[in-house]
Amino acid sequence: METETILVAGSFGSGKTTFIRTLSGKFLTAERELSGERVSYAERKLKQTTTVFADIGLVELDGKKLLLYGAPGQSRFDFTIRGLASRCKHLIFLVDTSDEAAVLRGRLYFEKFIKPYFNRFQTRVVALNKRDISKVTVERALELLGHIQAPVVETVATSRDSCLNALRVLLGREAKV
Ligand SMILES: Nc1nc2c(ncn2[C@@H]2O[C@H](COP(=O)(O)OP(=O)(O)OP(=O)(O)O)[C@@H](O)[C@H]2O)c(=O)[nH]1
Ligand SMILES: [Mg+2]
Repeated sequence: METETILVAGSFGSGKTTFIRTLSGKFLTAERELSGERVSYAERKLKQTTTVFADIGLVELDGKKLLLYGAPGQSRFDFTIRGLASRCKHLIFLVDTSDEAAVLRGRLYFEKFIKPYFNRFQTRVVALNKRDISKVTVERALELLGHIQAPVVETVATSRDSCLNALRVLLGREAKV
């Protein structure tokens, strides 16, 4: 069976681990308690655990094996993005759309970490995540995010159907917003 590699990237707490865990039959993570002096107050306030190095998940979809790599969102692990970007063929860029500030954090993350590698990916999708608790319309979220040359989907990372839809759009099927 063919295996496709997919990088799931996005700013701190955007939902990468949740997205991969929801989809995967087999799932490995390196989550740790947020600790140490290099963790900012803002990061610690948002949540207690975070991904260090990467999440790895495996899902079978429409006769293909998909290997998902979740990048860590915390700023001190920036160097891993480069390695993961070079080994993945496809990109899912997850944006926390729960409020406007979260979308802007997504934009900064994109410009700093994704833009330099963006053209290397064969296919790309922007997933507007946390739509179940979002106070921002799709139009407003896209305006805040700035133009990104990729199809856009809405996701709720805890819902398997919504994650599967994102994968299908990425691989060239199914509806976008
Ligand atoms: N309501 C809601 N909560 C979500 C959704 N996706 C993720 N979350 C929650 O958001 C928080 C962060 O999710 P994670 O999956 O840990 O985010 P992450 O991107 O892996 O975070 P880092 O690895 O630390 O960068 C968790 O409490 C999740 O349960 C969503 O679509 N809807
Ligand atoms: Mg994570």
